[in-house]
Amino acid sequence: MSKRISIGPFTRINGLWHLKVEVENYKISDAWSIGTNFRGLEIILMGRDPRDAPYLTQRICGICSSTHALTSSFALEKAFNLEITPNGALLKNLIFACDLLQSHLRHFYFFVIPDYVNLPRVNPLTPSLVFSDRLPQGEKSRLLKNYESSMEITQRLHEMLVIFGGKAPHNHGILVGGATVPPDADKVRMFQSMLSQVESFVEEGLLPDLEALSSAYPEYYEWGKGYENLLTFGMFPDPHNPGELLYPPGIIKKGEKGPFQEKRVNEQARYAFYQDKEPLKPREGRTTPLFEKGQPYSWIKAPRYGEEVFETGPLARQVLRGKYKGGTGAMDRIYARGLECHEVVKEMDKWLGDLEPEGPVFTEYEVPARGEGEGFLDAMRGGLMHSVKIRNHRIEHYQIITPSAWNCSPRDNNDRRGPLEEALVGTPLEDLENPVEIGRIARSFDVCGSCAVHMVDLKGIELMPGRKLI
Ligand code: NFE
Repeated sequence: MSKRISIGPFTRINGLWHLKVEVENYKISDAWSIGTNFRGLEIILMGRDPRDAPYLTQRICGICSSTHALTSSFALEKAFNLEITPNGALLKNLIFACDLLQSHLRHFYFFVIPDYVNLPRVNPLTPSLVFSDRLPQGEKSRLLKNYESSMEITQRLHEMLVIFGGKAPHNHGILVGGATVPPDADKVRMFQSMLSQVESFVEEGLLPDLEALSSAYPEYYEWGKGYENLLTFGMFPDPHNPGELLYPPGIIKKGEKGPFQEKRVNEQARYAFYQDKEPLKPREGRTTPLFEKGQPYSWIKAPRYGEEVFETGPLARQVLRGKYKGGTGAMDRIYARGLECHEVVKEMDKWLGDLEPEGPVFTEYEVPARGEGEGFLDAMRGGLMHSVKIRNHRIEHYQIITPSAWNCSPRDNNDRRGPLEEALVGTPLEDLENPVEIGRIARSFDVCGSCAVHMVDLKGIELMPGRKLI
């Protein structure tokens, strides 16, 4: 018996995204990840002052905006040959870290938990899928209390971000050349007191909730594995060693660690709505939409590492650094994301102590007539790349490859599925009317349809003649 299940728009993710799966005898036999937006920020940037890029690219997304400011400024500082001050780098990392934590916590409590724990049947949590609760009543009560508290804590993280970033989302604190707000003692104290609230929540709320969830659903360590290839560009520029990253880049191929080589990154578009189908490296990349019927089925391109398919995210960062020793299933992704919260809170405390209240936060410069630079840095969801080329003091070329483009990519030019598509194949479904397993595996990637793509098509798109996806 075979059945096709189409979920769109897919809820409890960031942005818009659709998923379609084929089921044979209660097992997923195939999957299609479908980006339904056209982003086109690259086109908007053409001919602009390069210093605007960190502001404009933040508008790609509301949940991870600061990561675009950070990576854009990182690429431009390379293009300008500019070294920033330790204070500038520390402040940028602190702003981004606040955003990373709010994003990870919102993902766990608002997106993941409703897939495993029956929440009170009230709006906006209804209608919901039907499944039986596995968590003992005591743990469920604590988790539901923390679900509510996480709203306050994530708001607090945005308030912290505002101390040094001016506003959230889409901060004004990260610039090409450093940061804007000097870290005076009042600001540092205010930040520190809020950070200690976040730290208590992570230790007394998130970590026990994570333990409870993961031990109640052990099969999700086996399900949702996919290719088992992990990739990280590295995270947090080292404030005291310009050019180095505090969390290093690297790859893990079926358990074997190896170096990350920027030159291997390319994007393929046989199955995406773009004109240039052949693999292109970031500096040659083009964003020329071409909506056509036939093979293409997504507005997300397929980023690849050479010819190979890699997923990216907190799991790659934690495994590469020896902080997590588990596997590559759906629960491993969720667990590693939680562990990263704990680690990042501790890092932030150290960075605050490293700030020099009187030290400069910004480095003066002139915008050069020509220059090129690539910023490879991990965002919360994994490797993010911004590539810029400057001619006559203006942006001549800009390309962005986001983590969700890696994870939610469609098939590539060799017909290989994207990581999320592959991770779904083989998953058993118990109840075809309530296929909870699909959401649990897909959401473990922390999908963002805004970042990944490039117009909403309200009429629906055709995968092939006669096969509508929406
Ligand atoms: Ni819109 Fe983002 C992150 C970026 S995409 S959430 O993290 O870049 O995956």
